[in-house]
Amino acid sequence: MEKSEKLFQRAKAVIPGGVNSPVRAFKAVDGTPPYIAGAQGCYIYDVDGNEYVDFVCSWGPMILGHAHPQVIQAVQEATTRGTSFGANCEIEVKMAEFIVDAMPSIEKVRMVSSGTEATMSAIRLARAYTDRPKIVKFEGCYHGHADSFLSKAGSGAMTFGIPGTPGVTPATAGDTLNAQYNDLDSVEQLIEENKDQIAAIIVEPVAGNMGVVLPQENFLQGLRDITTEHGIVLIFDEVITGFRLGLGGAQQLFGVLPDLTTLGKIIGGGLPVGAFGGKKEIMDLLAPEGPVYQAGTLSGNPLALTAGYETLSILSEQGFYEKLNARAEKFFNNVEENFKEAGLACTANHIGSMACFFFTDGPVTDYHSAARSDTALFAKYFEGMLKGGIYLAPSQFEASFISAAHSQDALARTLDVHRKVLQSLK
Ligand code: KE4
Repeated sequence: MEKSEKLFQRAKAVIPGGVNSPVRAFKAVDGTPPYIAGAQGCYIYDVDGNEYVDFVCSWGPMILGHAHPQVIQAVQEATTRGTSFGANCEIEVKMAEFIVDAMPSIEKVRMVSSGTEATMSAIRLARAYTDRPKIVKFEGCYHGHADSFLSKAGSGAMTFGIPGTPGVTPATAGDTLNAQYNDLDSVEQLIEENKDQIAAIIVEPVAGNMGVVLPQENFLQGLRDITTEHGIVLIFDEVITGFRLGLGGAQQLFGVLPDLTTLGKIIGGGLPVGAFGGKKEIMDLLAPEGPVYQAGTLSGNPLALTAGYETLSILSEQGFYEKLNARAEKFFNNVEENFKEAGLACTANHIGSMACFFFTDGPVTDYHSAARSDTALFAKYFEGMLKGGIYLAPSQFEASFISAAHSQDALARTLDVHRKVLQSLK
């Protein structure tokens, strides 16, 4: 890891923490983060020539695997025509029509350049639509780093949020209420205590940022019923689940339609993209149609949308998700079986091609049960897997992903290393 170590030292001199996003610093695990020289299919390669089977997949976007030839070729071709115009392009219309057609609740959609921009804009829109100030999120869910979301549950009776990080004002944090995932009573209580104050409830329909936590029976439908009853905008943050769980995302899989949906990751095919969309009557409040201002220099960037549109076209091919999900399910079940054989506590939460193996007895249904995980043991496991050429998310509280490029050989190789590392942990 010599070259990575040298690069990390140089990086720390000129980039805060040496990284452009905190999770990459490997703070929750030990060792130096490998510097990636390139990637192909399900493999990534670091600057020291090490090869890894990649289960981070750039935190979700790379559902086809890295450097898919059709995507690369389309982007290369688009690049020859220029990279950004700050003007309308046909690919923006094609992308919007694709998303409207694929996502059951989306009638109109606007492109932005990150998931954070999508969720930040959706919240502003919901506040304008309802003329109410507060939002409800769920502890353990992550919606990007806009101030409204960096609020944590106040202690005890305080239902209003307090800043989750310096730099967020108490006034801003105070407009964010924190409920418990899979706990409709906690939502009802907040609504009771903040009558006619709540503009929106934003939820990851399958949580992917406290590890993977699935919605329990009636949780999502319950949120739909409560928000309809109280005139609250229901926002599904499908930045991870959108086009991951299927062409219609979690909302199609669970049959629950939100008022607004946020997207990102996969729709950019690895280039910077986000989107938010939903009911026409809400979306048409956005400038220049309506009074709610929102904008972006690179929104709808032709290269990013070319990568995303090419990716989505391949995802639409007959049988794509059936094949991916069947392979993923078999692999995840083998992983869980190996934990049992090794006699190690593990809760395997997975759906489609996303999973998390919590180092704790289950069930893991919310932030507090996820937080019981043995993160020290996870760090040892992570280190052993990395040494064995398996690249996992460097935190217990993230999702692992399988791509269409994860071959049976790569998965078999992963299970071999996994079994050996589990034995070393006993
Ligand atoms: P970005 O601004 O990072 O593109 O998206 C924010 C976001 C919004 N909503 C959900 C459900 C998300 O998962 C994310 C970002 N996810 C993290 C990984 N869990 C990004 C990784 C990172 O922060 O480096």
